[in-house]
Amino acid sequence: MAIGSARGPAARGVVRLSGPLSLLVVAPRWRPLSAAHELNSNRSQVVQGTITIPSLGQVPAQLCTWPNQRSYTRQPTVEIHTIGSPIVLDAIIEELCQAGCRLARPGEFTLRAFLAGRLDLTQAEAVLGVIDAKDAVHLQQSLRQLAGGLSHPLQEIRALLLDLCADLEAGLDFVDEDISFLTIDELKSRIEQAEHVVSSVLDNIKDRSVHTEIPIVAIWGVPNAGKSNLLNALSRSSISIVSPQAGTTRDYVSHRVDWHGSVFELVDTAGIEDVPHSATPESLAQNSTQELLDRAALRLLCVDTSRALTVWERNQLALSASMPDWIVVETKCDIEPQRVHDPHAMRTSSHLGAGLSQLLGTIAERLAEASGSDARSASTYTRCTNALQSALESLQLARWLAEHDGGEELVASEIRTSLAHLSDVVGAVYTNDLLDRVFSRFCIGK
Ligand SMILES: Nc1nc2c(ncn2[C@@H]2O[C@H](COP(=O)(O)OP(=O)(O)OP(=O)(O)O)[C@@H](O)[C@H]2O)c(=O)[nH]1
Ligand SMILES: [Mg+2]
Repeated sequence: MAIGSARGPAARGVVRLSGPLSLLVVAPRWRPLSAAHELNSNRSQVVQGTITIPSLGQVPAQLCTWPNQRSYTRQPTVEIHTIGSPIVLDAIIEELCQAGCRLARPGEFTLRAFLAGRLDLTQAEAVLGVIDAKDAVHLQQSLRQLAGGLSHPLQEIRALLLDLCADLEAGLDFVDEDISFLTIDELKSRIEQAEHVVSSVLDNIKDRSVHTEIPIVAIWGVPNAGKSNLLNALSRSSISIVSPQAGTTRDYVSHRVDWHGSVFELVDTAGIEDVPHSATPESLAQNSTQELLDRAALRLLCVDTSRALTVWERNQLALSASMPDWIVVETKCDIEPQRVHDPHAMRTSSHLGAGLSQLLGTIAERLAEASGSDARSASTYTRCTNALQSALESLQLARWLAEHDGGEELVASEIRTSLAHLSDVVGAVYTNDLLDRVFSRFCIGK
């Protein structure tokens, strides 16, 4: 059992239970809205009613139930959808713990789905990828992987190699009678076919590789917001031109910063303004700013505390709370009178050097968080490419042995080694060690 929704207040919260007794635990606490919402242990249902929690009373809830094999974990499963208040959700968890439920370990639902054969290992990791997706590209990759992007071609090669192994081994039983089930040419061409599929799967997953380039932190805002001065102050340089004239920075200027080991490229951009779509230097500067923002790992949205907000700034500030890769920076905090545009913003004065270490510390923290999820997708990538590469090498060796009269026994042995490597990719043969490595990376409730 675990809370399956995001932490913190929300319109809806979910408590998920999986196990043979899950329906029996919930049933005594369920009061259906009407007879039509009674629980039925024979079919999947979505029903309305209330859950009785002694410390809270009757809590309105919707139950989604899977009494059989059809759930994610392939075990009877119940989801209690209710008010997304942490107090309500914690009270439900406490009540269910007293009724004998146990809190799920990280990734336990997905581990059960894997052990029940609903997912293969690459798909389990794809669940993690979907949870961690930082942008649309990551999300698409993970969804493709979840839909079986890797496992289908791999199953195809496994079937091909298992057939080949069976034919070779059948031949080995009749070796004294000199009966062969395969000609050398056929053997070679079937190994080549498998090699070809493994190489193309390897090529396909190369685009999953994670960029190990130095992350870009883009300084962004309207003209005159103090962006260039912030770049100079944060990088202790005078690389960017600072001037009272709006629109000074046209092209971007960058400086590599190393803040206690966190290395990033700090880039100053042209101030955002509405310019017509033509090839003027201003519009070209706007295009290159947009391109750079798209590539940036973090954006520092600069707003000037010494003057009122523009419409554009107001709109961006409204969006900023839901943007995990933005940091709002209020600049020029030495100028009186000061305004507070965003109570959660980091406040700086480039002239006085105020707030700069705090801002650099926050940048380093955010980049470390982002690279945590990169490292996770990198480990899926490394695990799959290593196993596929080894499988390919065994096939190449098997073909070489076939071509050089190495004996069918040795060829079969190399093919079996290749099969074992392929099984590692999808987790058909798994070790506790591997499972621990994959599932410990999940959060609780997934
Ligand atoms: N008092 C004070 N003035 C600042 C501070 N930061 C920038 N300024 C002044 O604000 C004006 C604009 O600063 P820039 O850093 O050039 O602004 P920008 O956002 O790069 O402007 P564009 O390149 O035109 O988009 C200059 O006159 C700076 O001296 C600050 O921390 N305190
Ligand atoms: Mg500038």
